Amino acid sequence: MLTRHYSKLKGATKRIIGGGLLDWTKQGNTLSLPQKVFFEKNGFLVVNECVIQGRLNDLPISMTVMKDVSIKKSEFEHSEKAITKIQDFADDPVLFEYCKNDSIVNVVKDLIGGPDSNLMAMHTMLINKPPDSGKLTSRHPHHQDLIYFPFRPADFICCAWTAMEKITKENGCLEVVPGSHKLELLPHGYPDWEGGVNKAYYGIQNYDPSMERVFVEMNPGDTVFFHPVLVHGSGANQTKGYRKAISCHYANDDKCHYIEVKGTQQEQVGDEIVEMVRKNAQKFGLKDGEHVDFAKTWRLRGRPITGKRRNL
Ligand SMILES: O=C(O)CCC(=O)C(=O)O
Repeated sequence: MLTRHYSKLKGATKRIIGGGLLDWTKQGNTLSLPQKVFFEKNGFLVVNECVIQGRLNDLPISMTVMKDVSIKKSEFEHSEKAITKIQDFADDPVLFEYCKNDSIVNVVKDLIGGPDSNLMAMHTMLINKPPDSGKLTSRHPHHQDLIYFPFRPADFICCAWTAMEKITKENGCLEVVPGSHKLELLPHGYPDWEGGVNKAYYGIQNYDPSMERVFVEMNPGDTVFFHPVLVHGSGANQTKGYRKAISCHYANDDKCHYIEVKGTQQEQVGDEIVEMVRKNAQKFGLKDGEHVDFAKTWRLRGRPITGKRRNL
């Protein structure tokens, strides 16, 4: 378990950002100082048994459904075998309870804000990694989530990713590169995989697989919190079962604002996301011909969690 490393950490770092709001030299309201130091140094933190397991059962499914590239044209097209992700569940009251769960929100406040911060849930996902078809398309290429987000500063964004069952190296646990959240946003593109790549599964170009990696094996309810610049991905599901997780990206709405991505590598990602949202216009409440840009795709999906909606 990763928590066992906390006690080996010495001394808090002096990095104080956001007008002192993110002070890594002080313990949080929920997290201990060593836990905060671990996150600041490594870009991720596992909190065991963060969410009560019973609440993760029987979740309904009626959102944007993403399918595996190698399974969707097969006899299994309409089965759970093909589903890789159910996105944007913010308007589902049962699933959205996950994003509002105090055990998660209190940790997020310690990592990207303070007790009074206005937090937004920006991106919600139920991730179902089906058994690999043999083409290794169930892998998720190593990437940095910031590639998908036209808002900054990155230090005020954090993902909570909760295991819904036992997640191991065999069924494709998350793999993270400790400390990589201190890098820039690296060049991303679709990897040139023989078996094909799932839609919007961008990966870091020229990714060096020899980079030190931690395989984050988890039990149901364990939650990993990570920075949006952290390099991470996941391996193929080599088992016969499904590997399910639920996640939410939070942003501190007092500190974050939208940025212009024109002329950057995010422009192409933005165009693809705008296209996906246009295809689901009705679901997003868009009128015929209504203008959508990258920022608007997130404005439409973001929901306040604590306090008031402000910048996002
Ligand atoms: O759940 C996984 O395997 C990886 C998910 C992920 O990194 C993402 O959707 O950005």
